Amino acid sequence: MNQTSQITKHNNLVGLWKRTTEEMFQITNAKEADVIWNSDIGNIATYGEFGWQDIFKQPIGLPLFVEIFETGDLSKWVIVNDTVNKWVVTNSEHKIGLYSACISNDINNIPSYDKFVNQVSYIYIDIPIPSDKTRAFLSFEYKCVGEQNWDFGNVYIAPTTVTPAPGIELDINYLKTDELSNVADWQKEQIEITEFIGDTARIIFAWKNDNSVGSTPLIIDNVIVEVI
Ligand SMILES: [Ca+2]
Ligand SMILES: [Ca+2]
Repeated sequence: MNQTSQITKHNNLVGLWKRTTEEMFQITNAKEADVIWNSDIGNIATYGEFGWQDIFKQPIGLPLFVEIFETGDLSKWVIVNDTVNKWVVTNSEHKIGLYSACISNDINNIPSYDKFVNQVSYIYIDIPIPSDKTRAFLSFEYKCVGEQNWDFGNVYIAPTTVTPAPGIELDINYLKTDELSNVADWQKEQIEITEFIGDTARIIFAWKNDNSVGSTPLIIDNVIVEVI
């Protein structure tokens, strides 16, 4: 479904309900006591002690960055690929739309990797987090079977002084996820990055594999940075 509808205003709240990115919506000028109203489904959020909350009590914020890879490329990202197993955009897998990003060693960008050569590849992007916010979150959806303990994805959040290099693992002090492996169906991860409010968060997706056996590599979609 590709429908966008205007949310009715209350206390000068302006928002758009965007079904193209599931339950994500944009809000500007939100104030306490505002209620978001969508003509299709009624009240969907209120502003309370912990910020915007939807009917399932999940924090929902103002999206600073949304990447669903529907441009068909990685033009927003800095790409730091190793020699064989590389970050690409694929149209053979998706959570939203037609495309996702994945690791591939294939001419047609099918999620796959050479399992007999050690590799570490990255994509990263710098997101400034405004100083007037209370909390900040990174969320994304992924699949990765890989090989437990040996072939897996990772997410690092680091200052912009930290620059990934191909084939070299980053300092674990910046590691924000458990190993992403053994996940055959799409799963959502959310990471709080409130410590970067007033600063710039370098968001780094990493892939690592060793030189023996494995399964399908990391695939990601629906990468969102939001603040409340
Ligand atoms: Ca997509
Ligand atoms: Ca392996």
